[in-house]
Amino acid sequence: MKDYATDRIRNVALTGHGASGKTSLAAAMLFDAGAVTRLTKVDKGNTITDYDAEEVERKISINTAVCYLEWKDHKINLVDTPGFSNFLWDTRAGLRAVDAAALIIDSVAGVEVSTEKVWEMMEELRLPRLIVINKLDRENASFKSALESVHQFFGRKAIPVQIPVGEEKNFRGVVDLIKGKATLFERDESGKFQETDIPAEIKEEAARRRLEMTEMIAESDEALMEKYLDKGELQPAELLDGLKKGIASGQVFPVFAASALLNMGVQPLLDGFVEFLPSPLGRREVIARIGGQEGKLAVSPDGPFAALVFKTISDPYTGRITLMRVFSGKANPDAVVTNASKETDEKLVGLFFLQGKEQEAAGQAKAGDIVATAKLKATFTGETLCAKGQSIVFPAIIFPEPSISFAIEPKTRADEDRISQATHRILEEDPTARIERDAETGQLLISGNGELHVRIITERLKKRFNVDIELKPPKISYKETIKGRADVQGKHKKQTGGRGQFGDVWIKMEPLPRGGDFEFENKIFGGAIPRNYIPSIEKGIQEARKKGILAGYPSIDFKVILYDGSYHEVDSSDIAFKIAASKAFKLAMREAKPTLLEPIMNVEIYTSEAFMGDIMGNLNGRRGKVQGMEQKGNMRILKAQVPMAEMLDFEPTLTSITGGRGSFMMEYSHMEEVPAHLQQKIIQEAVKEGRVRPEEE
Ligand SMILES: Nc1nc2c(ncn2[C@@H]2O[C@H](COP(=O)(O)OP(=O)(O)OP(=O)(O)O)[C@@H](O)[C@H]2O)c(=O)[nH]1
Ligand SMILES: [Mg+2]
Repeated sequence: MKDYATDRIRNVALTGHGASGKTSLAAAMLFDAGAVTRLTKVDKGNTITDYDAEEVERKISINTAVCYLEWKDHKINLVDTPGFSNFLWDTRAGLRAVDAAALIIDSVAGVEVSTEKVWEMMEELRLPRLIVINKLDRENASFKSALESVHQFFGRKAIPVQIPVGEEKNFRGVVDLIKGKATLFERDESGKFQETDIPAEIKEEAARRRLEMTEMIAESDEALMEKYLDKGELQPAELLDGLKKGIASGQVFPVFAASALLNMGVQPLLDGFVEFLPSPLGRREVIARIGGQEGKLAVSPDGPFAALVFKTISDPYTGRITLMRVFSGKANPDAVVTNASKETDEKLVGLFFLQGKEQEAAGQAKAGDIVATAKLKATFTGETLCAKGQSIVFPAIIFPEPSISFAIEPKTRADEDRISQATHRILEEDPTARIERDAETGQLLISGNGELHVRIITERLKKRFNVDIELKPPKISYKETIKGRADVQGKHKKQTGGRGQFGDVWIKMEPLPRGGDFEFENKIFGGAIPRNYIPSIEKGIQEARKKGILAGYPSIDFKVILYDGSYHEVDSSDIAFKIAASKAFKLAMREAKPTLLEPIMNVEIYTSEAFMGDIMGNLNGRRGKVQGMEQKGNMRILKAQVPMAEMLDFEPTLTSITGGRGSFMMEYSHMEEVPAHLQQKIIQEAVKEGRVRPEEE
């Protein structure tokens, strides 16, 4: 491929709610630009950016994937992100690689829950963005109502620069409001088009929208406003210039119209990427820690090499692939660079551009571009590679904590043996997953960002690493705590022939507020217990609290005060005091009105008015507490707090209540006491699982 100067590169993320058409749009763009020879389809499982086996099977994007194309003497790197809530962590990472984003909206559904979540992410990063109202060929498609929904959520700065010609079965093309021309497409997916005058039936609408657009652009710039007031109009070149500035500064979000599936409106959108969106040089500088000092790094091809690793792909055949966005300088394919996050050197062995999973050799990694390399030894997602010997570190990528865990059981002994190696590889590419052994039950647990996420990790273990495991029902991370106080003695005394064991402690236990976790206070004075045994006593309690007395869950939010005890000159030892402390802990827990805590989730549900009654009734049955309701256009947003234990099967329920026209998202909020009548069941379950023995000491 031709070598493109930094200002001729555009890095654009495709973002939006699940199934809004991001991957289909990438497919059409690649085809129209001649980067591939056929128009690929999500439903056929042959797209460039949904190449993963799980993506092909489920027909959704799970991973952020990159591809590139050449358009009007520019290189466009597309970052196709997932829209499904379980995978938005990878979307967040992908956004770190780009200078702008195209937010895709389904013209039937309007703004949905992930649309708003990704908008928040883009706001945080202050990414310039444009909006694409897609699927205009669909039955019930409405540019107007989708635009209204956009206005409700994101305000009036979202301003059409196009309007569709026809809708649903009659969708034929788009009007360019700046040029005052229409582009009409063949409906045969070929992308062939004709430029015409604006069709008579939408001339009036086009004129009105053009006026709105002109006013919005003028509003974003004082000099333009003056000109506009003076002349009553702005020329195309002025509009274009104003638009570019307005987009870069987040004052304007131009709205486009398209059907990705039928390859209509896609080429004007590519023109828009090139003409309206900023090049990598647009942002001038990026935040970085340089030589240990917080500062800013100039975005320039002439500076020191510095690149952020935003994704790691763990391929069982080709090994580990590292994707990076270069912000400054350049590096050759055989360069030695420094991983400044880890302060270690890495030797590059080759550089390439990724077209989905296909690799094309790259002559250089240069400022503004997205490149990949393989076989790095110690570098992972979120770390910075820079010129050898330099210390440039970009802000880390923040990933969410997992919200759900499942116990897994290897099917055979061989699977058990393979699991740790495979786990290691899976975690390399998925920084939000966890595979750990439960301290109480010894069971292996997989944790992730939702049920689908966990199922996909399981499938990957199977398909890529030949590890066959069975997924048990999901687990709730219960905790134990106390509601009362206790004052107890824990004594450990043993006489076995020679030297005996002796430890004796008196402790008080009292509750701490939620979030207080654990405190230990030593109030021994006068030497009732020699000072050197105190750490063992604290350790004894720390270890014992990992396994509560009710159901074997970790105990939290309490304080232990050690205030008395006794010792024996010969028989006392660290271990004896540890055992005494552990006994004291158990006795105290029992006395101090122990209880169970459960995680409560913040839940947000997006749907229309019609389903609100049913949904609220359903949440009631799930012990949910409605926190509030908002109205945005036709959309209702319901916010509630619901125990995690009640949310495990919510997704299919919501789908069936709303016929698929509802979406939701949840995140951890806080711990709350489990109602008494439910505690017994959890305790019985724990006994059955072997977490606790019925009358355990
Ligand atoms: N009618 C119609 N269907 C479309 C259009 N664009 C995409 N689709 C269909 O919508 C479904 C989802 O398309 P994708 O391209 O996978 O959507 P996505 O936004 O990448 O979805 P995720 O990556 O899972 O978030 C597929 O069945 C597509 O064929 C369109 O313009 N018109
Ligand atoms: Mg997709």
